[in-house]
Amino acid sequence: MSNDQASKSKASATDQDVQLGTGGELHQMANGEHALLTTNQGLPISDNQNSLKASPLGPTLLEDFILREKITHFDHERIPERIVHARGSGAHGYFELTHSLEKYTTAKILTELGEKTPLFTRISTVAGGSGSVDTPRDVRGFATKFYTKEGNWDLVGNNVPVFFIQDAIKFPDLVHAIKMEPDRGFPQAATAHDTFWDYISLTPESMHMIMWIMSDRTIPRSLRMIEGFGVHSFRLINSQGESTFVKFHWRPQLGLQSMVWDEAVKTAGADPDFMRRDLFEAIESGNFPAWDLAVQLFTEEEAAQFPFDHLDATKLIPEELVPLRVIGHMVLDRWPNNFFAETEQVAFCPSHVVPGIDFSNDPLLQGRLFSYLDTQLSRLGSPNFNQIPINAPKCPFANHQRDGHMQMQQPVGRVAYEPNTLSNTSPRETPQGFRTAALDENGVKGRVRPESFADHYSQAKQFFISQHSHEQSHIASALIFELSKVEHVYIREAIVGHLRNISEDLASQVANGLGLQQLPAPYPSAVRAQDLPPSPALQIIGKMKNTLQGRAIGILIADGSDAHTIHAIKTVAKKSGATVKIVAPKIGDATLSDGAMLKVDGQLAGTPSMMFDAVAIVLTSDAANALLEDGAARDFVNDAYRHLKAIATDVGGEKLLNMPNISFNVNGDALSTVDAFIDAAKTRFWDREK
Ligand code: HDE
Repeated sequence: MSNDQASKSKASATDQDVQLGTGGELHQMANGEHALLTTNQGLPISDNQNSLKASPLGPTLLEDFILREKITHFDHERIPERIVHARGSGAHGYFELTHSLEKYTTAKILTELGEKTPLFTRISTVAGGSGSVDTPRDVRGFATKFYTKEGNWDLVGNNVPVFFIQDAIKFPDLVHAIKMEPDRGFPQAATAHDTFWDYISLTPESMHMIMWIMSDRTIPRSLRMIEGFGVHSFRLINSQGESTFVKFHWRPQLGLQSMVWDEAVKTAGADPDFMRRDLFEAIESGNFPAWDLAVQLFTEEEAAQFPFDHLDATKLIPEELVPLRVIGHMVLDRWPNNFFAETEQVAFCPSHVVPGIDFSNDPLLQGRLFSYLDTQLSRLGSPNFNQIPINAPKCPFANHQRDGHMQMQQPVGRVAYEPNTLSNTSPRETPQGFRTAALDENGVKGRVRPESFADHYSQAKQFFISQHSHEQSHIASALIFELSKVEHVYIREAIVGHLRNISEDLASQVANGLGLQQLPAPYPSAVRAQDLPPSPALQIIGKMKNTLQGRAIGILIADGSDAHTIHAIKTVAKKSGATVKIVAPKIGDATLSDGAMLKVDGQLAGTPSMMFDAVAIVLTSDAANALLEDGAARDFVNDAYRHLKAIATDVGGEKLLNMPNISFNVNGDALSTVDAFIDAAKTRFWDREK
């Protein structure tokens, strides 16, 4: 490309049109003015459709270096996927501090009010491969890279505040047990199989986590509606060198919201990318998801009074014990330009901290400090992965690390060491740099588990009794589902034995659901479980926001549907913050009662009611009669009902509710006025589950 061409393309290019070549020059022209297609060496290509052949019907020649370069590059397009958290969706955004933590830390990101720190957040499932579905029952990873003025800070958490195990040495076994079984290569993205429950049955410390993962937390409605937790205690260090423990929490401004299990299963088939699409569409339409960042702060002395050890990652600190303080918020406002370059190549490491933030002795965290840098070396293939734009700090960074695969920098000068006398400008250490908290560590060296980590059931009990009764029955159903997939009866029994230490009622329900003739003996416990008070903050139902913000309403229509009703629903729904999509038997435009045409967003068979938080059915009697015979229409209504969603109908639409052979009667719930419907759409009809 000539300089002239390049500067022209720079002037008129949009983000989509422009791609930076490795040398930094623009390789694609904007808006109709195509760039030259070249090899990676910049050689213009005259024919990208035909390889070089000895004759028109002859063999392809090895000489075809253009074919070889293209195919070779293609052959190497994939990098190893993450061993866990392979499937994820990410977005750019910013963090804005609203309350300074100056008393506790020197970290500028936590002390400079109003400062907007750019960031990248990736939310993931844990067990499935990168091509797996978005809605399995699974923990969601919640990782944020803050590009602070003092270097990158990675807060690499989950949407559940506790973890399966207490010590990093157990992690490879746990992950091998969760992942698909090695001889058969299934199940994908599922814990409902023998190896997982076998391992869990022998790992009582997992029981608190099991309560969380069997709860609705692991089948969220949207990535925009999950909480995030740093899980471990970290330390904040202030200018006097004093340290305070901290736990980090992300709170979604849209509130928590989950699916019901059948909905999650069916969504996986209807739209395997449901969560990624939801996040993408929200950001592209300007409905930027946001989370408050809150902290729990406590001293060593306060921690000593807790009825558990905060260094044990299978424990949480109830909000009732240490209240949350909101200190700022994160907004995700920009989808990446390129999925691979950013979401796939982003490399999080809990060891990436900034001055003023330090680690605790949580043995799980300590192991993580090693693992992430190590895994990036094989995943990204080089110790220079920090130079990939998504990973590079946005503040200046310099040191004497040199060379290695894929080195992109060209350091100048003869000095590559420190200290030195030969350069006045080479990087030097500074007293403002990162300092580790000065701590007195003593004790007997050994492979030990502290006694304070021995209580595995108290917080599991506390979680269970804190749930709403509907949530409790979801936990029971989830356990029955999962354990029913386990072939070995003694493993099912062992888990019920653990459940007896949590709730006899839960254990009986699960035993009954599994057809066990008698209750197995309780699993022997090293310490007696405590009766901790319920913590209502652990519920989802209790914390759901009475809002339609960020939710979606589907209106099933057909030709002739009443224009007035449709417009009324659209207007009120949109005013309440919901998006509205029109579903019809045919894609294209539908002709409404007033003769106007309305664009259809989704064809009925491909747009089931799982895609929506509530549905309205607005049909003429004739259209309804025709749809009575349509399986997709029947499922649309059936599923909306079974998934506890508000259903509004007009007189025609009501016919679908009264379909023959439908085993329920929804008339009681059918909402006839638009306002009542929009109000009901904010919640779910839990009582239908009875
Ligand atoms: Fe991870 N974890 N983990 N993990 N983890 C990884 O790093 C590991 C743990 C979490 O979107 C890996 O880059 C060990 C807890 C998230 O890219 C790997 C232990 C929590 C992500 C790894 C844990 C997490 C990862 C795989 C036990 C919540 C995805 C690929 C000691 C606080 C980040 C990679 C992203 C990813 C190791 C336990 C969160 C192998 C050894 C606890 C969100 O390094």
